[in-house]
Order: sequence, then C-alpha cells, then structure tokens
Amino acid sequence: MISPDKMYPLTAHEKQHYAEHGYALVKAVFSKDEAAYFRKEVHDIAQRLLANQADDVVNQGWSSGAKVTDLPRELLHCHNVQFHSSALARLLVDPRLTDRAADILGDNVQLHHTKMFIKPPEKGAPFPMHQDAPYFPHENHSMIAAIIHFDDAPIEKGCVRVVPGSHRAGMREHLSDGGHHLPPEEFPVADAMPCPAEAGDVLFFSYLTIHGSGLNTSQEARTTLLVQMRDPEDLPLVETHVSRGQGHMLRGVDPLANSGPSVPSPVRLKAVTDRV
Ligand SMILES: O=C(O)CCC(=O)C(=O)O
Repeated sequence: MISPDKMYPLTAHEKQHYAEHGYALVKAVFSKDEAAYFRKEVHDIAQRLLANQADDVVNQGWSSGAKVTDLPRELLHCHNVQFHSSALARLLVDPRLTDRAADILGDNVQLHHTKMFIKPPEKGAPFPMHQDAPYFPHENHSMIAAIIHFDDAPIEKGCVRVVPGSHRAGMREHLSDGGHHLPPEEFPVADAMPCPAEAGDVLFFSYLTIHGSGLNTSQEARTTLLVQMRDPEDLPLVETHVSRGQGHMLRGVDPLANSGPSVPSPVRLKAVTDRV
C-alpha cells in the first residue's frame, strides 16, 4: 500500500547512535531473498557493461586504493544504476529505506546519486579513509549515504569502516591525489571501526563521517549499492558531481522545485555495428 505515513522509522537507539557516532547499521532492512535478487541485478549490470566494453566498469578502485595496499586490487562499479534496472529504481523509493533516511535528514528525501560496487574475491579494492563531503559540499551538511548490502560483508570481505563521532568535527582538509582522502598514516583503515554486515542490512552515515574499507581477501564477492541522499533545501556549494537522476524525489516533496524545462536526458544512439 502506498501511504504518506512513516512506517519504517529508526528505533530510538538507532537514532541516538547515529546522532552520537555519525552512523547506524540497521539490520535486516531487506530480506535475504530480496538481497539475493538485487545482488543478481547488480552482477548482471556488471556483466552487460563488460560485454559492452563500457569504460571504467572494472578498475583498480581508482588510484587511491594504492594508499591502502600494494596487493593486486580490483573493483567493478557503476553509477546511476536505476537507469539500468527497474528493480533498483524501485529499491530507491522503498519506504524501508526512505523512511529511515527521513528520520536522519528530514521528511523530504532527495537523491544525489547511486553507485554499485562489486569487490571481487581475493583482490576487492579497498578505500582509504575519507569524508564524502569534499566531493560534493553542501550548505547544511544534510547529505547521508546508505550502503545497502546485497551479500554478507564480514571483515575479511573488506567491510566498511568508520571513525565514530568524526562527523561532529566538520569537514576536514583532504589530500586529493587519486580522489579525496585523509593522510593514510594518520588515518589507517585498520584502526577504524569495522561495520561487518549481512545481506539485507543498511549502513547509514553522514557525509562528514570518516569512512573507508579494506581489501576483500575472502573467496566471495562483496556487493553493495550506495545511495547518497540529501534534504532538497540543502543546496550544493559548488556545481560538482552532477549525475543523471540527481534531484529525483525519493520521499516527500521538493519545496524549492521550479516549473522550468526539464533537463534533457542523454541522447541514446544505437551503436553502428557490423550487423548490416
Ligand atoms: O563500499 C566501500 O567499501 C566504501 C565506499 C566509499 O567509501 C565511498 O564510495 O565513498
């Protein structure tokens, strides 16, 4: 049933934990069966992109992964997954996700961007510790990430790690060689608090919370979808990190929306192949 009511709030403990530590791991937001379904959708996207030889689907986790390890590393990723799969589009407006997001950032929840990550077995690329804020700074710092886990992410799979309470100290100076990151010797990934999760769990955290992740050394892939969301009245300080689907309302309304022409979506031209 579609309803304006908030049906899936955070618990009082989760809210208090988020306020104090800048993150909350919410267990079993989605069922194991749903997680398996979404996992397949994500892996299918990766396979289609690889078959299409799409740019940058598979990389080394950008050059910043080298700040964490010298070992071989690989990451499959894709932004804007809701344009690839209707299952993932539906997931973005699911009240089990958006009601909880609303408990953190306010009743109106607007999409900033999505990105899927598959950290392959044995060499799944790590992320050095960083805040997301330097990538897309906003006036009121309402921005949050929700990392939806589609398979289990124990420590050995390179689960996300956080520095609890770090959101309270505001935006920090970052190094920007190979993506924004904090000095690895000052903020080693191994010293951060691991957030091991199971398929169906969602990790919410502020874009000011320092986070990163280790190498996946296990025999299984780690599959996640990151959904970055904001209060639509919280405006960006710089025009950067603009993506397809940005501004889509996931819950509530956009009080600042105007009636101007919509931004045209990219033209899709059929590739000329040798099928003539
Ligand atoms: O999924 C991960 O391992 C970390 C991702 C991350 O830190 C980011 O995308 O900002």
